[in-house]
Amino acid sequence: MMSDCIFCKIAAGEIPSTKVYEDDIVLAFKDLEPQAPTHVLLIPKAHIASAAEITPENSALVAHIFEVAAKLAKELRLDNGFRVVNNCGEDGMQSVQHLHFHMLGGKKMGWPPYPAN
Ligand code: DGP
Repeated sequence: MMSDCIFCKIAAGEIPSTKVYEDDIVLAFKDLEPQAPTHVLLIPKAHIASAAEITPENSALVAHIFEVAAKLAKELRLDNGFRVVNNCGEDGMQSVQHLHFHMLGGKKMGWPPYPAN
């Protein structure tokens, strides 16, 4: 655990969150600033700073996170589809430096999600 990491504190229960799924490896909770009718964050409990830090040693947890996303899609009734987003680094507009995947649904998304230039 990184003592100054907000998502480590959420994973440890030191900061409250609205949990929607939890196991030994992964926590899913509602985003504080929802960008869609359903907006959940999926995080590994272990501290990994970003998607740029994924290695052969820790990549299995990414597969697990996507298994959880598929399970949650059914529970959250996202039958019509959903979007999973990872913001990485400064250009990716990552604001919390603990790996997380946004799961968004409940409305038709726009594409592309950003201006081209
Ligand atoms: P990103 O920009 O990809 O790093 O997204 C960080 C997300 O985390 C952003 O949508 C807002 C959310 N967030 C930040 N702090 C908290 C918090 O304390 N609780 C919850 N539930 N969400 C948070």
